[in-house]
Amino acid sequence: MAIVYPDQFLGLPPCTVEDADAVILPLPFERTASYGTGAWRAPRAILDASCQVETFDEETLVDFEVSPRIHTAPAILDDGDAAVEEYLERVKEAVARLRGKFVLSLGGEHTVTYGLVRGLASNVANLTIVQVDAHADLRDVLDGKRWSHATVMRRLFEEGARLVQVGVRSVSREEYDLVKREKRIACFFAHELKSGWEQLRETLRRLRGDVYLSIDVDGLDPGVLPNTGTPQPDGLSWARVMEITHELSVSRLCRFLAADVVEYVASPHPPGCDIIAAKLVTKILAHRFAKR
Ligand SMILES: [Mn+2]
Repeated sequence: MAIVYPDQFLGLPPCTVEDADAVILPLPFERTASYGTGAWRAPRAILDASCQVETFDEETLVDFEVSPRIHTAPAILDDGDAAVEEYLERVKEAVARLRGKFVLSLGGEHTVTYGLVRGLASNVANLTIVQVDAHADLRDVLDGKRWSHATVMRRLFEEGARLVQVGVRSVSREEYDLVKREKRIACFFAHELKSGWEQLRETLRRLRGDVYLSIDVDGLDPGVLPNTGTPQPDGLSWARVMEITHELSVSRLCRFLAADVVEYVASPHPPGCDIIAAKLVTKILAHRFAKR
C-alpha cells in the first residue's frame, strides 16, 4: 500500500458511508467502570494500531484494499455532562441511519451495546445477541445505576432479545438464577466449555433471524489480551473466538447484522496489545465478508 491514511481503519483510503459495505464506529464512552479505567482511549488506539495490520487476510482471502469497502465514521464523543441514557440515544440515532451496512463499533465500555442494538434492530425481540464475556452483565442495578456495563444485557433482555453468552466466569447469585430460569438466555459458562463446545457450535448454527455479536474482550483469556478493566482467568482462546465469528458468518439461517468490541483498555503495558485488539476487529470483518 502506497499511502497510509492514519485516521482510517487499516490505514485504507477514505470511503464514503454511502459507498461502504461496513462501517467502523468509534465510541469512546466510559462512565461506569468498576475497576480498571481507560476504555475510552481504546477506539483511537485500535485505529492507530490497525495501520500496522495487513490489509490482506490469508485465511478468508479478503483483500481490504478491494472489498469490503470500509467507512471509518467519526467518533461519537461523550460530552460528560448528559445522562448515560442520552449518550445511548445518540448512538441509537446514529446507527439507525446505518442499517443495511455491517456496523462494527469500537468501545468504550459495554454499556454502548444498548444504543447499538436499539438502533440496528427493527425489532429487538427478533434478535439474538451472541455475547463473548467473562461477566453476564445481567444485574438489575449496580451501585444504584440501572445503566452500566454490568446491567446492559439485562436491559436488552427486558426488551425481548435472546442471549447466547459464552465464556462467563464471574456472576452474582441473582444473575445465575436468572440465566437458569429464563429460556431466552443460553449461558455457556467457561467451566462448561471443555465438554460443551460442540453444543455451543450447534446452538450458533441453529440461530435464526438477526444476530448481533458483542465481544467484551474480557471474554478472551488474559493470556491473549490482558488489558481490560476487570480481567478474569480461564477465558476463551483466540481460536475459539474465531470459530464463533466464522459460524455466524457462514450461517444461512441468520443475518449477522453487526458487532462490537468493547472494554478494551488501551495501555502501552504490556506492549503490543493495541495491535491484537485491532487484529480482532479485522478478523471479524474478514470472516463476515469472506469469499464463499
Ligand atoms: Mn461485559
